[in-house]
Amino acid sequence: MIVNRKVLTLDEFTIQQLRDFPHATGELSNLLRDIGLAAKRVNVEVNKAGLVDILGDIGTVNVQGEDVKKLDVFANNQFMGVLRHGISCAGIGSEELEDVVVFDDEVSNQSKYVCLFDPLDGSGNIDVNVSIGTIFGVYRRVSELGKPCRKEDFLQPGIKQVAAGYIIYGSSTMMVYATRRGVNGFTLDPSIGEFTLSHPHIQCPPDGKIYSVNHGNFFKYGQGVKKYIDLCQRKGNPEGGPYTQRYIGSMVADVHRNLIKGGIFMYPATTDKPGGKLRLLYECNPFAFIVEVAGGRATNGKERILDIQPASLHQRSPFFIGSKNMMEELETFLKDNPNT
Ligand code: AHM
Ligand code: MG
Repeated sequence: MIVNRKVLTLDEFTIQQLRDFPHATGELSNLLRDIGLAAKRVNVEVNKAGLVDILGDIGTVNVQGEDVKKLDVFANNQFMGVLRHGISCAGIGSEELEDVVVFDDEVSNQSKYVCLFDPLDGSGNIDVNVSIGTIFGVYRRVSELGKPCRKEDFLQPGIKQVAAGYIIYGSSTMMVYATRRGVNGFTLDPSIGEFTLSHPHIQCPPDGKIYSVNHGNFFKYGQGVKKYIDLCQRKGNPEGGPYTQRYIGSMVADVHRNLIKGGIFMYPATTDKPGGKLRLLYECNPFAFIVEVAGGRATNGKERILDIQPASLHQRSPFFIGSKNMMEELETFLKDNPNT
């Protein structure tokens, strides 16, 4: 068999990155590889979802008051499990758990990092075979090493992330992650069971032709958003004609597409959800980090997402993210209409 040595696996890539930093401990690389391992396990279950009886509500509601699907629980346990048993994470926060989990053992207390994740985003789409995803953000602890991590380690502004990423369980399964050095995408090669570098150095095109928003909520949006949507329908892209509207209802899939092709994704405040729907720590911050590193922008309509000091673990935020020039245009509408 001819082995294509130009194709790097996730492990090879993270190790290669370490070579540029001879003093690096490799802890972050370990953590990313742990996440990759959990993602592979979740992927196996997601692919079987239509075959086995793991669909449907587990019969409880999560801390957000929403139905919990069995795969959400499975994914949550996988990510928590690998990080707990690994050597690179002091504790986790999850959209599925009311409070943070402090690992508090001798090895974990020496770990520099904590991780926040949404184990299975877009879970309403599981039953209908639409792409879903996992989202994660990694922070360096602010609490003292050698002791259990603390709540304040998790309540840091998104700009403090050292890495963030997502896994998309789609037509193929991909893991995309960003550090300050860049954004890289790895596609799972089922023949060898490894994530392999398929999208090196992802850059978000500064312009795009796609806008993604739940149009059903149109009359619940503020004036600025309504006017911007109106512009998307009229003004059109540089080649003429309106922008294309695409909305899957799985943010991982919607933002992934816009990251690669160029576009804008919006989940604004609505009259019934004035704080928005998406969670700042688990959903907005990781994507804001990834898209900014790739050259795009992300705001809550008033300020940069990454600058927001979180007050609580599960707080929500309006969310606007995407291509730089489209975002700047949107921001002029939001500025002129402060009640966005
Ligand atoms: P979830 O965390 O409960 O899965 O909800 C988040 C999802 C996002 O992936 C998606 O963008 C949004 O909810 C869709 O919401 P809506 O159906 O209100 O448009
Ligand atoms: Mg979610």
